[in-house]
Amino acid sequence: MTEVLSIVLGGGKGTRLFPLTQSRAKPAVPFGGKYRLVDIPISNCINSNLRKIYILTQFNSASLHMHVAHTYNFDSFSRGFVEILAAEQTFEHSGWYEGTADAVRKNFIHFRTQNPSHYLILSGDQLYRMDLQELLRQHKESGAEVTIACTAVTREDASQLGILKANKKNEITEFLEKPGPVKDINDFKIPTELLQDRRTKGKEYLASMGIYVFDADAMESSLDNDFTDFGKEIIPSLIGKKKINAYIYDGYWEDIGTIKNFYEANLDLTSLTPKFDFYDEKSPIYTHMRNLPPSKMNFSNMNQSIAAEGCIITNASISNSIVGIRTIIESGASLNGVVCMGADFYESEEQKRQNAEARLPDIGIGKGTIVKGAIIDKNARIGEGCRIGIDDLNRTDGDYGHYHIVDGIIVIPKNAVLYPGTVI
Ligand code: ADQ
Ligand code: ADP
Repeated sequence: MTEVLSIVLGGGKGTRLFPLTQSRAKPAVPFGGKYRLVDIPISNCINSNLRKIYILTQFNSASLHMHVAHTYNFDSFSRGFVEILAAEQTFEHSGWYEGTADAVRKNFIHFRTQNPSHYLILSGDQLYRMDLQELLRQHKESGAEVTIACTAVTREDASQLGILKANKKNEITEFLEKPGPVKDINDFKIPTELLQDRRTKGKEYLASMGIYVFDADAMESSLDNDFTDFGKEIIPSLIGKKKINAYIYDGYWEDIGTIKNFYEANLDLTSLTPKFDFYDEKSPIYTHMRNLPPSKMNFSNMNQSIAAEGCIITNASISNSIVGIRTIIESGASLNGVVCMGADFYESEEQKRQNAEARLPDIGIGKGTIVKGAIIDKNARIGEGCRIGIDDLNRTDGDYGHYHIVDGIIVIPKNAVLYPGTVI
């Protein structure tokens, strides 16, 4: 009998998405106005009828716990679950997961009780929609012990990914983790007979998507060592030793684990024909049902933008932006190319009165504030008349106290306060 355990790798120390991961685990980072990153792999599992899901994370932040506990409740007859396994100190282990393979190994004790036949390893920071049953079907039919989902990429993308060579029978014969931009990898180019039209558009290499299927006993034997990472160590060590195959995926797939990719993937959702479709009824992306009221726009101009539920937008001009749940935007504000995550709660009139006394801006975007090209995390208080990303201040990446610049993008952290007139 097939018993698949799906394991979502929820992130290491969270450095690449910092400061969005300053106060929350990576899977809990808000995405697309109302979702969180972890909704993508979990929804892919649920839509593929895989309902035994573990999320491995370095720490179990309140927002991740609340989100998963409030969102993914299967009925008691389904035997399905979504469980967070946070790194913990035990007699045998030190605190952190030292890598992706280490994270799986440290949780074998939990997994074995389910008596799995297969492990499906998924990344927690990718945007894609995949029928995972197709992947499992190929895995089982081919008789492989390990199957790696992979996709065609350009030379530029190949430098930051695991690239591989496969023969006509999809057997992987070589694997190279993150070759970098200068190494000669011509030898890895996809042979024309293997992938007819996939070489078009400059996509000449096959890259691992970091999505793996392992037979359960192959997983046990592959991890019976001190290796800490799948991409760096485990997968290369299996070539020639285990029957390891490629599953080739043709759809849209994007790693959104860096600030730049995260920002661009968010903004792409506002384009006329986004690369990822959140409006697909057959395989929806699930998230926390919040019972929020609809968004309200007063005398505003919104163009190619997405407003999630519960926003109040007044006399504002908004283009190419994501306006997250419960965002309050005051009169005369202007947003362009902004990913605004919204707020966790509404402030009461009493709280607003106290804010005024303390000269603290209310949560939201204040009157006459102009923001261009920025990520604004939840519960930020942006005062009146701020200018963000408008003036060419020519600042380099770094931590500037009440904001950060990462990959050239301004990031206003969660709960930040920008006093009226702030210029960034
Ligand atoms: P990366 O994504 O760079 O490459 P890695 O940093 O190991 O590899 O992350 C894989 C996933 O595991 C991510 O979702 C990450 O957040 C998570 N993760 C990292 N460390 C973790 C830890 N200690 N505990 C729990 N989760 C952790 C990998 C492969 C490449 C492949 C790309 C595709 O190594 O071969 O091409 O994925 O994106
Ligand atoms: P989501 O971001 O998924 O919509 P919730 O709406 O459940 O999450 O709320 C997010 C978090 O904000 C919860 O942890 C909730 O307890 C917290 N929260 C709610 N009201 C307040 C408040 N007045 N002050 C501070 N935190 C609050």
